[in-house]
Amino acid sequence: MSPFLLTRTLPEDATGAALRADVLTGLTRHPKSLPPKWFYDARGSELFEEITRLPEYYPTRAEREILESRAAEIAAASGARTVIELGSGSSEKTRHLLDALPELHSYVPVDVSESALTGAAESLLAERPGLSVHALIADFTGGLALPGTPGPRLVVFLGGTIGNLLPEERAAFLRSVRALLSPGDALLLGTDLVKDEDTLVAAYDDAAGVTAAFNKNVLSVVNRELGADFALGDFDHRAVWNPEDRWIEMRLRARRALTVKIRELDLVVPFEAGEELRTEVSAKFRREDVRAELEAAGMRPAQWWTDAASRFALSLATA
Ligand code: AVJ
Repeated sequence: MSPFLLTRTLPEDATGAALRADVLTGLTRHPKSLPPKWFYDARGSELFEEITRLPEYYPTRAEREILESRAAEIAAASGARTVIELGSGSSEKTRHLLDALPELHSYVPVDVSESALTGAAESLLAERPGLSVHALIADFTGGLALPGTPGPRLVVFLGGTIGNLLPEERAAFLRSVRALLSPGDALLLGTDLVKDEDTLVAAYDDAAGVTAAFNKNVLSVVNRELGADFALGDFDHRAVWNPEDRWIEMRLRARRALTVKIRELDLVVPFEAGEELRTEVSAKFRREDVRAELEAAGMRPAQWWTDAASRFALSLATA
């Protein structure tokens, strides 16, 4: 009997169809935009890992600090026998939490990247051979069918990735998480916090230019997958703090007037000189925002932890 199961809930061609639809919608509207999930091909995932090690990019270190210092408290508060991690990636930070849960029976990592899931499961099972790992290849924004694992369950959504969703998407997502929870279950949510503009902008516009390369990588993805002819040198990386919506926007600004052909969509996309394509929003939160959004989704905020410098927060909410 293998303790590792991998279930694909995404059809093999779902990614291609979704990319085509997102590119068609996003590049024919004004202002132009693309959803941030298309950054993460193999190269984009590598660049993101590099971002997490940049001096300017504090969220990963701040969240790891909380997980390291509070793992025992989080574990005691949840008493989880099953941990479900949405957007698990390498599962590296979650390890602290899993290690603090002696009663843990099942770990259910959910990610769109099969390679990330198998890699994470392998290294985890090397350490916890008795653990049952049931990985799901799935888009967690689309509603999940979970395996029948023992409760209490702890749903974990780290990294501040919830900030990539627009407010209405966030509300729908939190309601779908709430629907996964039974009495006694909980959600552990990572959120980046509002802070001074200079710190925020530097985190998304680093001196070494890694975030610029990450941002432009979405153009390479569209070139490769849809036969487009974006020239990456025609665009400048921009990171802008939007204080009304309390989010960072990443944009790509056309350096001159140009057109891009997207062969597989039979589409020609004109850009004016200076026109900007929004590629990501990364929302930042205040404590009262997180509380209100959890409550609006039918959850009860129970605990709140930050790193020593109050840059990032983990919230525990119960069903
Ligand atoms: C992975 C979504 C949490 O929004 O900070 C990093 C992605 N974008 N630098 C974030 C990202 C630019 C990151 N998340």
